[in-house]
Amino acid sequence: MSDLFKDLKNSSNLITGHINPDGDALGSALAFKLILDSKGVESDVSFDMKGNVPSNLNHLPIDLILDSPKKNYENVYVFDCGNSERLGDLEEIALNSARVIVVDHHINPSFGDIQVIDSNAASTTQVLFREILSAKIAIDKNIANCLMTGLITDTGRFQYSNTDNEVFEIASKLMLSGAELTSISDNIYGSIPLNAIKLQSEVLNRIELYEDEELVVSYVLQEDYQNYNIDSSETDFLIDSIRLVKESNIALLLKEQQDKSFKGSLRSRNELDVQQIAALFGGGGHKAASGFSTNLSMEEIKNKVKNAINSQI
Ligand SMILES: [Mn+2]
Repeated sequence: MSDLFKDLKNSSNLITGHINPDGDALGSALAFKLILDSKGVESDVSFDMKGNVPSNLNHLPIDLILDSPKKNYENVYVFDCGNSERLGDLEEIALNSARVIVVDHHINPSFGDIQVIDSNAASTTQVLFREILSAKIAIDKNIANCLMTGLITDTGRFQYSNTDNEVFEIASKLMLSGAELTSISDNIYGSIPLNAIKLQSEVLNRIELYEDEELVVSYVLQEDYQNYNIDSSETDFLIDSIRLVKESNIALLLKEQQDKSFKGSLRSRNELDVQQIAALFGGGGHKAASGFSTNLSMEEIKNKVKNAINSQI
């Protein structure tokens, strides 16, 4: 165990995580913030958020997040981010700080003066929970809800292959601390705006299956957000619908960005390693779930992914 909680300084602390934070980045960062608050240690929380926090994560204490952080911090705590570039606008603040502490579960984080990492952990909230346990810090319902959110989202509701007995042990302890599993799950997975459901039917209609590669691909264009009057932040769930296709082992969802580049989300069902495929585009993540950004065309992206799959199988 590390000294994450032994060496807290009441100097200036920033808590952050990857750009467009997901349930794990927000859950771990906000849990840490709540713990520092309970210890009377001052800190700011901020992320580079290109859009809004998705409404399916608004059960988290997102009002604690500052829109604009200060220019300088002595300590920067980074959650769920293996690469400083993925901090977006906050990268400079982190790199100019005296000390960067990275708490993460990505493979080989490339930065951080102190690293609290386990690439085998299912979520960053799991890594953080071990620290909380070893430091004997009491957690209340709000902290438990933050930690549970990261655990639920990064394990796909306790279904992905990263779900092991420790995940359930932690979930069990979080329930004892008051975590509201049902209402959190309902907000994350059971509360999709009607317009986003309608967009989903279009995205499902667009699915192409490449039988040789056991790959399914679909896409979302910028014009879809206008046509369906929906914020792009409300469409993170679409990849989970595409990966349901029985005939596929790998799912790829391409989302056109405002600058016409594409963001790709990859999911794999079996032993195939989509992290390696994402890395071909300069992206990363985990074996079963990864992402990337690219200026290539949709056709070029599909061909590159198909070639990568063919070389793995
Ligand atoms: Mn994560």
